[in-house]
Amino acid sequence: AIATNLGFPRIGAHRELKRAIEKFWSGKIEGAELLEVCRELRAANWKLQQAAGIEHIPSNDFSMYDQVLDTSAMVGAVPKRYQWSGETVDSSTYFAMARGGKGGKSVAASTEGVSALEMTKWFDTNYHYLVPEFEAHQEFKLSSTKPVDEYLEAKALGIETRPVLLGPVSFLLLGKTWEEQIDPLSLLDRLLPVYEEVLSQLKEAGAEWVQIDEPCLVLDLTEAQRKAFQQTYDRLCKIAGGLKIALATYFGHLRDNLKTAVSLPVAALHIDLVRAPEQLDEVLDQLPAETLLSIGVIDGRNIWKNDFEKSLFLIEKTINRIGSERTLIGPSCSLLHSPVDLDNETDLDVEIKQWLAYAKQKLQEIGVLTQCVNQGNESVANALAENHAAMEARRTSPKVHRQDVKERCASVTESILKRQSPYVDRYKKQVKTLGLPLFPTTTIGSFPQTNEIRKARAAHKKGELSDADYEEFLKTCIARDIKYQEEAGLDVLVHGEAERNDMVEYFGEQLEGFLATQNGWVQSYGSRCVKPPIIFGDICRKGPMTIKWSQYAQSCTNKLMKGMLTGPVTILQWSFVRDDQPRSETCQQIGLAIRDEVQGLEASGIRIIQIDEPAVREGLPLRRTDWDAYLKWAVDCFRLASAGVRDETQIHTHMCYSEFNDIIEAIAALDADVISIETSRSNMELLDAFVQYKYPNEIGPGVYDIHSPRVPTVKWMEDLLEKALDVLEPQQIWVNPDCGLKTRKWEEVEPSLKNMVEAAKSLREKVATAH
Ligand code: THG
Ligand code: ZN
Repeated sequence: AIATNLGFPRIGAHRELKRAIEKFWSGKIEGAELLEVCRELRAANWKLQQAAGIEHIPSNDFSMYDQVLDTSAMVGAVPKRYQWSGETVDSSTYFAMARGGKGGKSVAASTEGVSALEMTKWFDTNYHYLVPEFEAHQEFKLSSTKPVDEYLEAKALGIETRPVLLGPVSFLLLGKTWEEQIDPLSLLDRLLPVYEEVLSQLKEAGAEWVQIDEPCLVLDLTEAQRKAFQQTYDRLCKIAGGLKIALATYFGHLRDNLKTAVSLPVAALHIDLVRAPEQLDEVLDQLPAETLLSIGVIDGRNIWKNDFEKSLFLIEKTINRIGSERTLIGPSCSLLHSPVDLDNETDLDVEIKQWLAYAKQKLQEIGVLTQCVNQGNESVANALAENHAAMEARRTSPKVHRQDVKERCASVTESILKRQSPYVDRYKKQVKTLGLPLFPTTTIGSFPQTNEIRKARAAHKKGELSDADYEEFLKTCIARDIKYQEEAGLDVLVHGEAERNDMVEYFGEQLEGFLATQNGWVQSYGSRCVKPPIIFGDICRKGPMTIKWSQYAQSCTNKLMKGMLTGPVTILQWSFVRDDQPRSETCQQIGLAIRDEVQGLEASGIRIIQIDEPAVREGLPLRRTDWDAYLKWAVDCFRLASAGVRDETQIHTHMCYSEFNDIIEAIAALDADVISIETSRSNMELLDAFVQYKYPNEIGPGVYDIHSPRVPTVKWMEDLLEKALDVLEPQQIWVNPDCGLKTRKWEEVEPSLKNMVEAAKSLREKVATAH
């Protein structure tokens, strides 16, 4: 069998790429120095893979920002607004497409103020790609030599690589067309010549293999889209001649596209056996006699050590059917989605650390498994024994399994997922007891995270600032934030969340069953990374997580203080999850822990509690037929977290960067008393879903775009509120910004909130005089 990799993280073990790129953007280093850092990262990654015994080592998996953007650059899909010369795509055009005309260091004056490409999530991962944009008369032209350059760069180091390209069909399907509603696949005939040219160049440069990624093969496709795959690969395989194409599918089961995938005339097919081990038999039954099969048995999206016994079962089954020479062993998908090197985790719990593998360790696992089937068990006896012991320890560890948590989960009934009374009755009680005006004003939770706050948190973490001094410091932040809010005239206040780093990390640090890492960074988009906590065991609340702060904040004001929590689905979605039980079970455990906190807040006198769920929509499965099952448990977990309070306690939720149309029924089923949503950038268009559905509960459509440093005027926000008033009942409407104010500056926030309150007041007057 052949040890294979599909892609390696490019950020570097110490986020070297992020640092270099951000220095380049701010003018601290020149382009040449940035290129040197990139070259060193590539060389180190290739050598690492070689040392692990990987035979098919990817190249062109590196990117300065995003591999989809690289593909747009490769084929010259550069929208007109960047005023691109039409030669090779230079770095200022490239970064203008990534980040917009401002901020890029050497952006030409002509692209000043030009907007970036839209960004969206890469399938169901937490990676974001830049959406290609096509015009109806889109022309394509080879505009980058990157695939060949990086192939030759590796070759010069004595390393033979397998260049990676994003496939033409997925590239088009992932893109969008602006002015006219055209089918992106109608552009295929114009696009394929560019791919043919790239393949010819790679062949000429000496490449034996090329990896073409077509992850769209695991999505719901139309018959016409399936045909496009057939036509594309008939054509590309003809041109490729001696250059062998490995077609990579990942992130799921091929299902109704399986017949299409196996019938493509490619030299090798890669399938994801982590997400869908059950597709192996069917693929083996249908695979043409000459085709190689690449089996993804190592999870490219998580941090768990592989279970060698399970993998060897799949590998041996494959080898028995098609022979060792036709079997490639690899990760389920590119390792882009796992952190780089576990060796740099020096502070982890030693027992749990033995259960983990980051990208570098995953390469070693591929090496061991391949050696095992090629040279026999004895040749890797130690590694097999060690793996077996780690699996056994994890399966039985008391750190992982808590009987009390399992029993509590088993005892969850439908009735505790329900509030005491339906919304209409709760509404009446809340109006009476909360005493809020029409169009109540509030914010989403966080206030500006100043340098001072970040410094204090870091000093506290390092032990340079005592618990008592840190607590004192946070109290002054809370008191100051409250004073600002009272001066602005807001109705429902927040404590400002100065104590929190990230809305998931913070809860991960407080909950049993979670583990924070030092260095488990994964690329989120461009130079930005996240460090998801690891859920390793049964979850429960060690003690109050936020109550102290909310209670102190409430003691500082006579106004209503809103308690602030992150919802179970979002905590799940933004963590590395267990692979030994369904996501739904892990989510239910988080739901119960949050429920305890919600009830604790209520008991401590907090009367409004917000449970943020920005990630509900991004948790949607890739296939429509799986949506209902997911939405059912996701909604249940939110209700589990939120429904344990009295009718008089008002539950809020918040969602951002979501299209709501697809999931509006589920949003209504959350039965939050109030939902705040991001709407200002779309000019209230995102409200349509709520209007068409006749959403019955209260809504706060964001009127202040917090992604922009601009201070919105009273008139601007009044206009947006008028639009909302056209389609919603006055009693339904809350007035709030789009999202938290964490990334904004006080100078912007202060006048913006004052204006927002003015807009609400003016609307109250208008409605009062109209009656
Ligand atoms: N928290 C978590 N996951 C997320 C988001 C979040 N996933 C989806 C979305 N939001 C991703 N958005 C961002 C936005 C900013 C950053 C990362 C992801 C970011 N990261 C810092 C960086 O790379 O410099 C690192 C932050 C840190 O030091 O902790 O700016 O909100 N969990
Ligand atoms: Zn938000």
